[in-house]
Formats: sequence, structure tokens, C-alpha cells
Amino acid sequence: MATRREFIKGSAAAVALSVMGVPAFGAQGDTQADTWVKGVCRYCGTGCGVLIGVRDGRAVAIKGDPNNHNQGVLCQKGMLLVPVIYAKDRLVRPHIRKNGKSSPLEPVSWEEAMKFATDKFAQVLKEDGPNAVAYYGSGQALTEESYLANKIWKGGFKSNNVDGNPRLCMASAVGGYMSTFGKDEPMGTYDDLDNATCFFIIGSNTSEAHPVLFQRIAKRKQSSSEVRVIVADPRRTNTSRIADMHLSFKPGTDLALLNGMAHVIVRDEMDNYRFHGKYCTFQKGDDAVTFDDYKAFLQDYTPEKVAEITGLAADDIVKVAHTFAQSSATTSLWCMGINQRTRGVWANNLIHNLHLLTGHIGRPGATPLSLTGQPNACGGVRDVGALAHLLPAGRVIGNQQHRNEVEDYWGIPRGSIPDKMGLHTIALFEAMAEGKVKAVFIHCTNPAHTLPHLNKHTKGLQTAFVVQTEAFMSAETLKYADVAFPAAFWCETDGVYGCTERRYALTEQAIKPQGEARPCVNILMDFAKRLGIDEKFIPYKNAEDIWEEWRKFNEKGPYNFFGITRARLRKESGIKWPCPSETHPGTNLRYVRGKDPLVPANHPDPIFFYGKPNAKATVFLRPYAPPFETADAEYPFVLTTGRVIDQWHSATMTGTVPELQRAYPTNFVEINPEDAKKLGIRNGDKVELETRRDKMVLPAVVTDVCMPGLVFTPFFDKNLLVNKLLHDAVDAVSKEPEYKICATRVRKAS
Ligand SMILES: Nc1nc2c(c(=O)[nH]1)N[C@H]1C(S)=C(S)[C@@H](COP(=O)(O)OP(=O)(O)OC[C@H]3O[C@@H](n4cnc5c(=O)[nH]c(N)nc54)[C@H](O)[C@@H]3O)O[C@H]1N2
Ligand SMILES: Nc1nc2c(c(=O)[nH]1)N[C@H]1C(S)=C(S)[C@@H](COP(=O)(O)OP(=O)(O)OC[C@H]3O[C@@H](n4cnc5c(=O)[nH]c(N)nc54)[C@H](O)[C@@H]3O)O[C@H]1N2
Ligand code: SF4
Ligand SMILES: [Mo]
Repeated sequence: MATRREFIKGSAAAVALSVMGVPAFGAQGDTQADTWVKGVCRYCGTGCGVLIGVRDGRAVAIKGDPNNHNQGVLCQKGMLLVPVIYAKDRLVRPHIRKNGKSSPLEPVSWEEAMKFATDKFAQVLKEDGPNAVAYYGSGQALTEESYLANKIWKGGFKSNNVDGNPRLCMASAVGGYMSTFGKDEPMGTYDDLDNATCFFIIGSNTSEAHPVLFQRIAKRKQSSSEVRVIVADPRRTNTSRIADMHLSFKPGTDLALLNGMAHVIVRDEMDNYRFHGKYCTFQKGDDAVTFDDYKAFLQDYTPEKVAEITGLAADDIVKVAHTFAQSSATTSLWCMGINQRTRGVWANNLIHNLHLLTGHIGRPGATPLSLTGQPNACGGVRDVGALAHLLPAGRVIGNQQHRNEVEDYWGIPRGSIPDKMGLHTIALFEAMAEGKVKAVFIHCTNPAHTLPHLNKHTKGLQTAFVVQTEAFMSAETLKYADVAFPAAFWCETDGVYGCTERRYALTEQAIKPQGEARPCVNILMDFAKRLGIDEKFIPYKNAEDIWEEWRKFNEKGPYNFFGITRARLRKESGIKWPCPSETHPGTNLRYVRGKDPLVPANHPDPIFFYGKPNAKATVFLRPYAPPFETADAEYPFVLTTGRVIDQWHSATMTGTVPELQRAYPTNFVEINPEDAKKLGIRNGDKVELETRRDKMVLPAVVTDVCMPGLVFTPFFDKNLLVNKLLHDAVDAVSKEPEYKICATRVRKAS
């Protein structure tokens, strides 16, 4: 905690700047705070450190933590986080629906709500078995919550039906790291942003989705005329403002572009043979192949052929490949434009390929760094293994040795964890609609708003018994909840978030929960114990006890963070794993001798890819494949969906803040002036989008952000649920839906 004297005077100018999209220093709110409590911003995967000002038991102010990676800087969402706690529509009492889905949600006591929820779960477990129950979680839940839920479901109920919104988000990145390097999570960190001389930003609107990182990139760009920024995005977003080259290509053609860049790099002998000859193997599907086979494969991706597929100029493809390869240090950054695709894992593999071919890896500023969307998708869900195919710390359900290791650690008989994977998100909601999964516990996510193909998937919520933890009454999913438990929000409880760069940081409890809200670890423990889970299996008094168990779980193995104790987290503003001892400072360059404590000091090579048994990374031969739906004569436009800086997903939080809500009050459709002119559409006109799923009328924003043939909508507005328009085709490996591309008709509405 900091004292009042350390307080930097709040500045109206800072807030004004931040509202224009410029991250800012300074504090927001009441300047009379008498204690400052350390925490992490509730929103994005940038994971900015904050200090929360408290007076008389109330949070009254916020400022950036000068000791965390963000060095005191926050964007407008972070600056305006405190009033969200006290929003009028906070859910502050337990509710149940006594007589089925059409009866009203009524406030009841905790005892009555818990009994109602657990009676139904007990009945389903007894009559239909463990595969008929599920947990659907979130990359916004605390690490302790996700670890606990995963343990209760997989080890306690013996159900692997544990999934969550990271399936909609990071699953393809996980698949990419796992297949290329053998283990999940990036090798680089934000420090690389200060050292890169080339930024390759593909499928990430960093300026709106990770504003504080964008500011750091922009600063680096300004610091040296040598620095080049390449943005590859079919939309001319705010991010491309700082780009030396903006590649606006046909949506869904990234695989061709990335193979085309590899072709040029190899053809022009800009590859680093000493690197890939030593550290890489080449693979086509499951078969080992040679570098010469790879070269032959790349013959299909000459600049001319790739130009035809992508709509780019052949010269630009050559130029971008040369810039990538010839810089002294290239960092790639990507997000949903790459992950939310039916070939998302392949696209991830192809980005890694470029780094392995050129040796832009394992040096300051040279790294493939996947940006994580949610604040705790990395630490809470990926590391904890709270997905249907995973177990903690990079283990997988399908591996008996992995299951046994987890069973031994949890002190349950071998064979307890079922050997079959659980249901991934889309399959889970289908199984709910079919009546196969009869009861679901939904935690810290709003699927009735954010799943694709909503008309199909809300049937699952309508059919299954739904228990939900929630903090805001406006959440669309509450319309389907049979039980709603009010959750302690953000600094009303304590817990760890793990952001993009393997950094774990603690939010300490600053204030009491509003009304009758409770910390979700308490809700989960109470729920599990009433369902007969042994006290000895979950013997925790609080979140700290859970953290200690999880930390010690990782005393060995590639996710070692044994040294990140709660006491250290209270003192320090985040620590990056691997971190094997309490005196270890944390790791910037993973897999690098002398930097990563898991690489033996006497290892013969400077790089050691210890994620795979053969200690090599894999360059994959992945051919171009088109997206699931492409524009055709019937549906001639491509619709893509995504974010705006001021709103967070379903806007249950940002929508309560007038300054944010005023900036973007409703969903809209962005359309190119050329297309608009042809269709007789002017700015502000009503436009109808019609896909094979549904149709919807939205106001037009005529701008050259989208290339001709492409339209974009954000998805935050619950009054215009654009996700009804989307299909739910998933990646063959990661099962992540292709939110980014579907075919649509566009016309002026009468
Ligand atoms: N303000 C705000 N910030 C957020 C969030 C939020 O809701 N609001 N959510 C957080 C979360 S969970 C996530 S996952 C991240 C998402 O962060 P981003 O992925 O950066 O954001 P999106 O707007 O979803 O999509 C990024 C870009 O992908 C582009 N794109 C579409 N199709 C293609 C394609 O075929 N190829 C390529 N290369 N690009 C394509 C779009 O034009 C868009 O500009 O943001 C995080 N940060
Ligand atoms: N069209 C379209 N749809 C998308 C995407 C896209 O790009 N396009 N992106 C997808 C991606 S990447 C993601 S990550 C998902 C996100 O999808 P969701 O996770 O469904 O979206 P959120 O609005 O963040 O939902 C979080 C919920 O948790 C509640 N909540 C807030 N704080 C707490 C708390 O402390 N405890 C509890 N228990 N609840 C709390 C919020 O009120 C809210 O209802 O959306 C996906 N949907
Ligand atoms: S960049 Fe992300 S983590 Fe940082 S203040 Fe903004 S929303 Fe919060
Ligand atoms: Mo996400």
C-alpha cells in the first residue's frame, strides 16, 4: 500500500487525453484517498498495474502503478474503472427462477439459492452421471477460481466438461505454441517492444485492444528512424496510423501471405541456416520432411501467386519479407485476426515459421509474441489447464502419465480423471441443446451475448439448468439463468492475474463486496462441498491457500513458478515465470541459456527448446486454405466483427460509465465510401446486414477503414446482438470459431 503523500495529483488533462485514445499518466477520482492498494486493471490482457485509492472503506481513486510494466500509464478504460464498482445495476443478491425459464428471477437468501442450485446438480450427477454436468469459465476469472473449478470438476465430479471463453479467443495461439514449441506461452515479453527494430503486427488492432502496449510501440518507433512498423489487416485501423507499410489484403488469406513471405526469404537467401539447421525440424502433418521439401512446398507461394490470392501487389510481398528478415530484431504481434479462424492454428504456425527461418527469436526485440485478449486467459486458464483437453501446467488429458501426475498431486486414486477429453465450447452448447449436458455452471462470462450463431446456441441455455456467477444485472445470459450468484467484483476480493508476458500479478482486496456479493472461490467451495466433495480435497480457507497449492504444484517442470509466493506478489508489481526460487527475479527470454533458469548453465547451445523431447522447434508446411464462408454472388460482402477502444465485450462494465458509453453508444456498420456510394448509403443511414443465419439493421459509418467488399461491426451492444449473424464453424485443431469472417448481404434499409 502506498501512502497519501505518494499520490500524484489527478489531472483533468490526463483524462481528456486518454479519452482521445492516448494512454495517460495521473490519477482519476477523489484526491483525498488515504490508502492505496495495489492491483491489476480488470480489462485487457495488457495487464496494467494499478493503485486503487481508498477512503473510509470506499474506492475513490485510481492511478497507474509506476512499478509495473505500464510504468504508471493507463488507458481510459483503466482510468474509469472505479465507478464501475458502484454501478446502479450491480447484482448484489442471489436470485433463482423457481418455476422454470419463463418464471421471473427472484431475489432469495444465499441458503435458498445454494440449495436450489446443488439439489439440481446432485440430481443430474446421480441420474445422468458426470458427463451431464459442465463448467463454462473465463479468462477474466481469477487464477485461484479457475484452478479450483478445474480441480472440482475433473478431480472431484470426474467430468472433463471444463471449458470457457479462452476457447473463443486464445485456443489457436495455444495450439500454435504447443505444436511449434511443445509448450504453451510466449518466449518473449513486453521488454522486446523496447528493443525491436521491426514490428510485424498482423490481425491485431493494438491501438484499440491493447492501448498501453500500442503507446509503447509508438514510443519505440519515435525513438529511432531505423524502426519499421508493418501492419497486416484488411482494415485501415488506428493501429496502422504508425505503420510504414499497411498491407490491406483480402480477409482470410493470411496463410498465403505468410507462406509467400517465407518463399521470398528462402529464395533471396535471407534465412538463417545456422539457426534453423541447428534448432528446427520440418514437418508436413505428422511426417518429418527436409528443408528441401519445405523449399519445394514454398514454390506454390511465389509473390505473383500470393498477390492473386491476397489482392496485394507482388512487390509489397517482397518488400515486407525483406523488411522482416533484414531487420536486426523483429517482433511479431498478433491477436484475433489470426486466432479466430478455421485455420487459426496453422496461421500461428506460419508466424512462428518466419521467426525460426530468420532466427528472429531468443534475442531482445526478436520474438513471436501472441497478444492475449483477456486479463487472465494466460495465467488463469491456459497455465491452469481449465479447458476440456488440458490439465494443469501444459499437461493434456490424453496423456496417461500427465493424468497420473495430477492425480498424485491432488491425492486421488490413479484413474480418477477420465481419459476422454471433455466438450469444447461449441460442442458443449450443442450438447446442452440436445439435452445431453443437463446442468452448467457459468462463471464470469456472458455467452448469450458473445457466442457465435446465437440463435442456435441460446437453445442450449434455454434447455439446460444454468447456474451463473455474475456481477451486473444487464448481462444477457441472466435471461437464461436458473440461479444467479452475486460475485465480488475486482478489488472486492483478492487474486492473481497472469497477462500476455507470463507475468503474474496480485490484486489485493481493497474494499468489502457490495451488498451480499461473495468472492467466487467461496461460492465454488460452498457449492462443491454441498455436492459431497471432500473437505480434505479442497481444504482452503481463502484464495491465498489455493495459490500456495498451485505454486507448489509447479516446483518442477516447464511452468516453474515456485518462487512466486503470495508474500512476493504483495511486495512486487508482478513477476514473470519461469521463477524457480524466491530470490529469482523472473525471466524475460525463455529458452535462452543464461536467461531462462530452466536451461542448464552448462548447456552446450545458447538456445534450448526444452518444450519438445527432441529439444527442437518445428517448422510446419501448412498450405493456404480459404475461410469457411467466402463472399459469393448471393452474399457478396465479407462481414468481420471486433472491438472499439471504449467498450469491453458485452459492455456490462464499460456501458455503466457515461464517458465510455457516450463515445460508442450503439453497434454500427463500417462501410467503405465506394461501396456506400454504389448502394446509396450515407453516413448515419440505416443499413440491413443479412447473412445465412439472420438479418439486422444498424446505423452506417461511411469510412475508408474497411477495404471495398468488407464491412465491420463491433459486438458490444446487447440491443443489436450481431453475433446472431455469425456462423459457428471452428478450427479443426483448436476448435476456435471463425468470428472474423462470414458472408453477408448489405443494403440500405427503408
Ligand atoms: N477496448 C477493448 N479492448 C479489448 C477487448 C475489448 O472488448 N475492448 N477485448 C480483449 C480481448 S478478449 C481480445 S481477444 C482482444 C482482441 O484484440 P484484437 O484482435 O486486436 O481486436 P479485434 O477488433 O477483435 O480484431 C483485430 C483485427 O483483426 C482484423 N481482421 C479481420 N479479419 C482478418 C483477417 O482475415 N486477417 C487479419 N490479419 N486480420 C483480420 C480486424 O480488421 C481487426 O482490426 O482485445 C482485448 N482488448
Ligand atoms: N462477434 C464477436 N464475438 C466475439 C468476439 C469477436 O471478436 N467477435 N470475440 C470473442 C472473444 S475473443 C472473447 S474473449 C469473448 C468474451 O466474451 P464474454 O466473456 O462472454 O464477454 P464479457 O462481456 O467480458 O463477459 C464477462 C461477464 O462477466 C461478468 N463479470 C464481470 N466481473 C465479474 C466478476 O468479478 N465475477 C463474475 N463472476 N462475473 C463478472 C460481466 O458482467 C460479464 O457478464 O467474446 C467472444 N465473442
Ligand atoms: S491497456 Fe488494458 S490493462 Fe491497460 S489500462 Fe487499458 S484496459 Fe486496462
Ligand atoms: Mo478474447
